[in-house]
Amino acid sequence: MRLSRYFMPILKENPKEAEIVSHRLMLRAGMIRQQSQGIYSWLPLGKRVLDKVNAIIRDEQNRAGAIELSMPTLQSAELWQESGRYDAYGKEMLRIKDRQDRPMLYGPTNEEMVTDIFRSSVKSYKDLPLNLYHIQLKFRDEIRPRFGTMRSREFMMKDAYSFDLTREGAEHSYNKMFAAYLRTFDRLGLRAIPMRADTGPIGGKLSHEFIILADTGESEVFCHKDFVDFDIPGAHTDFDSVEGLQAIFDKWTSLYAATSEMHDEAAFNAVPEGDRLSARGIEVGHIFYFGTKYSEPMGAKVQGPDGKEHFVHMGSYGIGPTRLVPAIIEASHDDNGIIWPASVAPFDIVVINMKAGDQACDDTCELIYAALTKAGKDVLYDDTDDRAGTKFATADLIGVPVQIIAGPRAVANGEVEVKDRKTGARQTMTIEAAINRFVA
Ligand code: P5A
Repeated sequence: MRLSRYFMPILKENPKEAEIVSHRLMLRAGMIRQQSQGIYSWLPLGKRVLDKVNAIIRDEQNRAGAIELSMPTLQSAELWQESGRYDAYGKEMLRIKDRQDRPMLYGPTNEEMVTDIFRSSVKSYKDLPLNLYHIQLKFRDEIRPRFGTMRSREFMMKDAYSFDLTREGAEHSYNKMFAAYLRTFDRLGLRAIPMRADTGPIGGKLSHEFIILADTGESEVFCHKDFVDFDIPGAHTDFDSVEGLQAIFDKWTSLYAATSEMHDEAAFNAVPEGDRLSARGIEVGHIFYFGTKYSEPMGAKVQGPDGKEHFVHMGSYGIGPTRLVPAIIEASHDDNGIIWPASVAPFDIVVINMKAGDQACDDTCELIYAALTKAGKDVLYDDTDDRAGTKFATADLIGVPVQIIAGPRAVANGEVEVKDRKTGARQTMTIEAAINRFVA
């Protein structure tokens, strides 16, 4: 991508409305724009990051055996009247009427709708277990939307829903998502700790929130500090192994970890004082087992091996991609801007032409840009006629992991500079060596 033809509206000044660093940096880097309170457009740079986050979420959902579909954002109120949540959900639900005066709503979550899909076609235990997910916009008319896309009214959610014949089966389905979440957040460059959590309007008794520790987090959390160094399940984890997944769950729930709603002061005080971590955190995922809470009132049942009908045991599993992007920035930035983990960086490499219009600089940059693009890298080429200082500041602000800098003096020697955004380390090398470093 040539910056001269891209759309990346950088802000020079710090936006006044932004209270936390991720919101400030997302606005300054031209990643998002607020359209009305708590409702955002994702501009091209932000969209690239969001897409990469979603690709990792999708990959790990698929690995764990979940199946992707797509459900609409607008739902009929009837479904919610069946489950009993239409009245219970309150003011957070945006209620709409269509031209026939039928009550509709902008979905805050999809338990009812997916249960309706399930009951219309699954009739036998032989079709279980089943886990269906989508990545879709949601709307919750939050009383206090704030911190940009961290807590917005319209936001994206990956929501998965599992169906099993028995409670034991449902626990295995829960453990699959539990392990998939540990892997997902790790691949996003984050350390998320599962904590016992309140189930709120989703319901059920068993639930874990996945929390990133951050000073700007909205929740108060309490846990054993060893969780920070626990091993993450590997890529070859067998998601069909009941014992294997139970062992992962048992290990990750063996020490104290709870959100403030579930906090037990006495149990926490039993943790040796030096091992206690009391901090603030950002909830990036939340998983629930709620048994037959929806299947019973909505009549979702299957025939079991005993020939009788059984209400299915369900769970639901949420991740917030539009919250994850600022959460990653909270965890990874410095005074100059964002530092993206390679897995979600909007571009792999930025090529900086320090003197656009200078034939040797232009030729060198074109050569590098073409070679790296051909090798399948996402490359941003800063071919604008801005001053070198402005270009360096922009590259640091948008956080691309590698900068290849071509200035007249180095280029005259057949060389460029390669800068690592995270460490700031710079290395001069031949043009060929710079290309080979990222092509190999
Ligand atoms: C689980 C999937 C649910 O809604 N139903 C379907 C269950 N859970 S939840 O905890 O309420 O939300 C899941 C995740 O969505 C993100 N999230 C938000 N992100 C941005 N702005 C918001 N206002 C917002 N509300 C929820 C969080 O990451 C949460 O863990």
